[in-house]
Amino acid sequence: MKKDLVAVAILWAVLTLVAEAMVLGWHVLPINASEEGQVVDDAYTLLTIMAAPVFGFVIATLAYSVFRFRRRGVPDGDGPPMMGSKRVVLAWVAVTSALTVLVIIHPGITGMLELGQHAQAASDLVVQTEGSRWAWKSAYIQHGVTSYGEIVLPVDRRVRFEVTSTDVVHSFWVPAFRMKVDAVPGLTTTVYITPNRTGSLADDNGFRLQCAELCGFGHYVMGVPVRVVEQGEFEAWIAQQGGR
Ligand SMILES: [Cu+2]
Repeated sequence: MKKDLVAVAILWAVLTLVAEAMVLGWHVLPINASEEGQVVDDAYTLLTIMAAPVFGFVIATLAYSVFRFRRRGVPDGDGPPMMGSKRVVLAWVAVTSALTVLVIIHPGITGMLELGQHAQAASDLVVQTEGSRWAWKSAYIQHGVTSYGEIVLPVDRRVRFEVTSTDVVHSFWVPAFRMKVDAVPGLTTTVYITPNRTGSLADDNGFRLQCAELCGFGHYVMGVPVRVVEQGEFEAWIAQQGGR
């Protein structure tokens, strides 16, 4: 029995090391272009780092047991009954509960608070975005500009998106900014985004406002390109659109 425990422990350690190396070495996340998105990415990375040893433990125990305790030459029928160990069960419940409470606090509550601080700070730009089957309309109310074809944003400025819908529930989602909010008829929802790098749909597929709530036949075409530019270029675009 002791030999089995040692073998499982070694297998667990190896699997955990491999999994952690994959988590830290592979950049699986798509491009991030906002401060708020960094909070989301950090949470994802931390959760994956924490999940690796748990996953490694389950796989090590399962795989070892399947091979080591498989039935050998026994006639058909059930094997001998096995009783669980109270200590193992208690330890498992205690450890996994502690991990759960930990992630609720951090990055759960701490991340929400951090994003909440963004919501309280003053925003530099207000964009009223309205979804309707199957297009997005964005009004730059401070500048007197309405845009259907694309959304242009200045880099390093806090943007408050006031989102609504004219017909059914849509969802405001720019993959490169990570943040997502429902667009609900008769309601205005808000989402704060601070783009922190310039880019456009030509650079990365994440630079687009995409409806993320199945809203009918044209749902898949309900997207507009998003372009993050320097402040000067933004002002030029506003002027070009006839704004002030
Ligand atoms: Cu949709």
